[in-house]
Amino acid sequence: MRTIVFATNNRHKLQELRRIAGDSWNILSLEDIGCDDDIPETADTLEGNAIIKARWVKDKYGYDCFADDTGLMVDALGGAPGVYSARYAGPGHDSAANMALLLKNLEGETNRSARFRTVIALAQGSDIRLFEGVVEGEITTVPAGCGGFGYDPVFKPLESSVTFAEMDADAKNAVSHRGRATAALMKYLLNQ
Ligand code: ITT
Repeated sequence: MRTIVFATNNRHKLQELRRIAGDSWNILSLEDIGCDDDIPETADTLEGNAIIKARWVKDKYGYDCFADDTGLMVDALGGAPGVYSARYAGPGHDSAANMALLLKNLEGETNRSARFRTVIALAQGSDIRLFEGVVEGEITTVPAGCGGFGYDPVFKPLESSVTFAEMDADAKNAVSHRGRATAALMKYLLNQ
């Protein structure tokens, strides 16, 4: 089995990715390669941050690597929290606080349309290749469900009657931003 690193500190993402990749690739985490660097996410685009993370691992540790960056874009908030989704309520990656602030900022708002967008950067040799996945949906008025992670309890994909957090992992992966970006990545990797 071929090996590749997924440059993430988010164990939920790693689980999702391993499930999607099945037996086709051995996906190592940052912990697996002994990397506990605080990789900077200083770009102002999803593409920029994904590239920084993937290149960091390739250049410093020598492994082929992919990294993703995801943002939740809410139309009524002019696309916020967008690239700043992880720290919407301030530093610290607290999903409950991020969701609470999002619901507060949308109080009384009837236009609840939003989308998740994931960009994956793949660093192989000196090449960088980008893959993308988007899912359209809306922000609910109250959180529902306890599956998934991040903003899942307040995001209901179009044509679904439940939030991502109310779906099982396979159902979410089948329509999600990351599922779609990963499908594109896997299609590319499996053709190599
Ligand atoms: P990395 O180590 O991979 O950077 P992260 O948790 O910082 O992990 P991102 O920067 O990609 O992840 O995500 C930005 C924010 O969006 C963060 O608050 C996540 O919880 C949230 N998010 C990402 N993917 C999500 C998903 O599938 N469902 C709900 N929220 C998600």
